[in-house]
Amino acid sequence: MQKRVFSGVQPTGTPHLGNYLGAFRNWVPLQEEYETFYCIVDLHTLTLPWDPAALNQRIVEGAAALFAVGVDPSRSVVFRQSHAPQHAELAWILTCIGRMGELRRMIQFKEKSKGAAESIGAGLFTYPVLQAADVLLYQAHGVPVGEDQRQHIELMRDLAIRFNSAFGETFVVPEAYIPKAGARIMALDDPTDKMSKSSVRPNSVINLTDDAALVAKKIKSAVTDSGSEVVAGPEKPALTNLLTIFSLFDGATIPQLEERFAGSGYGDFKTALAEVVVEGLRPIRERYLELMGDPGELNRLLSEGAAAAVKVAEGTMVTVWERVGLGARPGA
Ligand code: AQP
Repeated sequence: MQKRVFSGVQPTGTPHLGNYLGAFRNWVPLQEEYETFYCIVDLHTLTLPWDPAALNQRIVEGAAALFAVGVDPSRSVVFRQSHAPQHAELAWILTCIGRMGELRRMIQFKEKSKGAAESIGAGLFTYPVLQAADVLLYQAHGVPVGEDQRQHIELMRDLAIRFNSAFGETFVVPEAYIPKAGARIMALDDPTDKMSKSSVRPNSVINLTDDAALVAKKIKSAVTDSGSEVVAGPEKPALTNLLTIFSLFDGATIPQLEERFAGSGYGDFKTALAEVVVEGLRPIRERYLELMGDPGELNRLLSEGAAAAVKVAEGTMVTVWERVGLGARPGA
C-alpha cells in the first residue's frame, strides 16, 4: 500500500508566508510519492473565540490557498474536518487514554492560554488530542508541519503507541516531516515572535493575498538588527529571518546571499527581498483570486474530498470500535 501523509490548516485567517514556507510548499511534492490527505481543520478553530459569520468564508479561503499553491484535487484528498465526524469520535476515545499531565506540558496551550488557563475553553487544552485523531484515522506515516507542531506530533505518537499496546496494533505511528529551512518564519516586526494568522499587528505578517505594493511596504517597515551588515547569526535574528525568506524564494543559500549583499545596506537588501517575494507569490495570488471567484466549485471539491476521507476514516473506526469493546459500528 502507498504510504500516506496527513496535514491540516486552521481556517483562523488568511494564510501567510509562514504557512506557505513552513508547510504548504512542502505538501505539493509529497503528492508524487504519497497518498496525501490535506484538511481544513475547522473544529480546531472553535478552540479560541471565533466569528460564526466569517467561518464558512475562512474555510473556503483555506481550500483556495491550498489549491493555489499547487495541491491538486485529483491527486490529494482535500476536505473539511467537520465533514468527517469520525475525527470528533476518535478524539473522544483518545481523550480517555490521554493524560492531564502530558496535555499540561503543551507549549502552544501555555502560549495561547497566556495566564488565563482557568477561564480558557477546555477545547484548547484537549485540541492536541483532536489533532492526533486527525492523523491516526488515516494511518498516516508522515505529517508535514512547521516547527510549532513538533510537540503535538510527539504526543500523537505517544497516544498511538499507548493505544496499540493496550488494545492491539491499530494505528501507524506517524513521524513529523519538518523542513530544514523555513520551519519557523518569524514576525516581520518582532523576530522573537512567530508569524501568525491571528496576529493583530498587520505589519507582522505577509498574507498570500497581499498585492505587490503591500508586500513591499511591509518588507520596508520590517525591523532589522543593530549594525548595517546583511548577515545571519544569533545576534541578528531579524536579518536571519529575512535572509531565510530570501533564500527559500531565490534558491541561493544564506552564505551566497551574504556574499551577494556584502557592502550593501539594509535598504538595498530589502528592495531586492521585496522583488523576490512579490515574484514568488504572484502566481499563487493570481490563482487564489481566480479560485475565490467560484466558491461553488471550491465547495464541490471539498465535498468530493470529504466523501473520500470518510471512507478511509470509517474503516479505521470499525477496527477501533471492536478493539475498545464497543462492538460493531452502527451500519458496518
Ligand atoms: N510562522 C510559521 N513558520 C513556519 N510554519 C508555520 N506554520 C504556522 N505558522 C508558521 C505552519 O503552517 C501550518 C498550518 O498552520 P495552522 O493553520 O495549523 O496554524 P498555526 O500553526 O496555529 O499557526 P498560524 O498560521 O499562525 O495560526 P494561528 O494564529 O491561528 O495560531 C502548520 O503546519 C504550521 O506548523
